[in-house]
Amino acid sequence: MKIFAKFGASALALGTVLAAAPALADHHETAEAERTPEAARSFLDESMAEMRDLFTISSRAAWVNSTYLNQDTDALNTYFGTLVTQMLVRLANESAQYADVEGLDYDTNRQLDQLRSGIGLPAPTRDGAAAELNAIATALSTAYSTGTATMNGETINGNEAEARMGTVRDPALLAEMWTTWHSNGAAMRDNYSRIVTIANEGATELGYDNVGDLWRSGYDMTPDEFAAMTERLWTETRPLYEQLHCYVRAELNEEYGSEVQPETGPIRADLLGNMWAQEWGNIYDIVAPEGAGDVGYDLTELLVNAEYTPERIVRTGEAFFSSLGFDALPETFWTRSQITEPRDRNVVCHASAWNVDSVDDLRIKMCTRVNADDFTTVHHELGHNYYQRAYNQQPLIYQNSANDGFHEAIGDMIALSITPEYLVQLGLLDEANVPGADRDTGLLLRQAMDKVAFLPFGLLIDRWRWGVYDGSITPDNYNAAWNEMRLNYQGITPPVERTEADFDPGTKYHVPNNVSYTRYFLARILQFQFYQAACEQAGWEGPLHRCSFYGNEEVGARLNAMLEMGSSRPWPEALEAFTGTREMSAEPMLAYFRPLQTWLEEQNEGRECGWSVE
Ligand code: X8Z
Ligand code: ZN
Repeated sequence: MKIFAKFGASALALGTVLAAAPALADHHETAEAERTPEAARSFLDESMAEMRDLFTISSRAAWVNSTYLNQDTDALNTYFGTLVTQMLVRLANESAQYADVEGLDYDTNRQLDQLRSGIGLPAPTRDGAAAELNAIATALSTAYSTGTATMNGETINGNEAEARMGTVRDPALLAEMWTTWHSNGAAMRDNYSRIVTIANEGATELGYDNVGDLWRSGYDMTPDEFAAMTERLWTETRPLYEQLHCYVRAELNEEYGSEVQPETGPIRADLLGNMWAQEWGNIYDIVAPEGAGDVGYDLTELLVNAEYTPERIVRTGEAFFSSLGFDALPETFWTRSQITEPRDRNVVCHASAWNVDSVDDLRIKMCTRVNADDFTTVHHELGHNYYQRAYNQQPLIYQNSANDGFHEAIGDMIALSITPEYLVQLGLLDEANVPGADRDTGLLLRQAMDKVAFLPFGLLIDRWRWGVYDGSITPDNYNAAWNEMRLNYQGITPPVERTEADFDPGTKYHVPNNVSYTRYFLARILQFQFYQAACEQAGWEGPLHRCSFYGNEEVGARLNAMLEMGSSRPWPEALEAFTGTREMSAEPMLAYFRPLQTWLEEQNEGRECGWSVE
């Protein structure tokens, strides 16, 4: 099942509306009668057996669909997606009936809880709702994965447009790609609002206020406490973001002139090297300061010059995990994964990591290109696979990360170890070209362009959806609210005017695919906590950003101890197992970037930082 769905309920299916919802035998009607701890236990055990079977076959359908998009695989995926939705809704409703049984042991209680909140996109139980939900989810997913853009009038697919946003520097072409890609959203609007209605109905039946409330309830704390925690983490990191924004805006102004990028106000969204302005590392060359900013190498160039292939990048990622003492990936990983984009058919290019049989049928699905972004993304995806394998001994309901941010943070933590010294070990960089301490500002700025720039984006996607799901954002102001948040949080502005005829949220993968996004915000913070802890365990004493724990088996053993817990314990315990602390904290991230923050503040002296939200 795909890692980023709560219990595989991502409803990624594509295809046509099923004439009727598939019928499914209900194994549990009799068990409901006796509400005893024993009955609760056998309900869970039977449920997990049923889930395992359906997840495996539905994952196979989803896999074939994602790697071979056509009307037939769409229909298959919709069919199995519907069955999964029906099963999970039924089990969630039944598990609620055992919730107040007296004398439940810890695990029974926790598993009931996780079963109740474990569906990402619930349907109500009324006839036809699950089928309609899956059919629409499918249509949205298709619309996203077959979306196109143009450059110089030439039609290109989404994956190509995504890559070119990182390399093209002509503002007119950037605006063209941005605008044509974003025009894919308009046709999604009605389907999206229908999904919101149906899934909210499903969430209410399960006892939640709405889907946002359901999403916020998966964190071993109340939904309000969770929202407050994300707010605290953003408040702590926001000053660093504002300094980065201020500096980058000035550099873009210098590069393009005030006509293209004014000196004050928001940054034009298409100038930042990424279709969604979520990570800015691709325009490092534009913002690199004289001298200190010349880090002496560019990872994309190193990979291209060394004639790396996509497969070699994946092998390199695997080797990092092996160096920590993790077993090699199974042979089937190499025969079953989709590592590059097929030439002859449509696929879902957005990267994902799978464990199809919930045992060891690990795979990645990527349209890998030989560049720095995908080098990192490969490590990110492999982090999911090693997590999936580490917890595969747990009961199925616990075969998940401590919270969804943990799943997203593991590979990223590994990728923070891709230091110049590590690149020397790989033979990609000559020893003589390792940047000295006088280049630290450049190294940190390069990292901040990806890591710090992401924070407000990581937060706003779900803040928008929380608003949509709780009704404070309505279909008639979907796009205005989205772009207001883009302005408020990120301080960016679209290159062309937007109206309610557009639906810009639909042009970011996770919205039409209903994948919650706060996970990535949490992961941005957590990965620095993990990384700092790993570096301490490795006895590292230098500046944090120069640490690579490559080859350290002690770190690997401690990491594995956290991973193999799955979701069996509240996340603060898992965090404590690896880092010694129970709190999510921005401090390690801030410590990593502290020298840069000081430097940015100096650079920005006399500048009018920030932007007006009027
Ligand atoms: O979606 C992803 C992964 C798959 S879980 C490639 N990421 C987010 C995104 O691309 O928007 C990783 C970073 C943020
Ligand atoms: Zn991921």
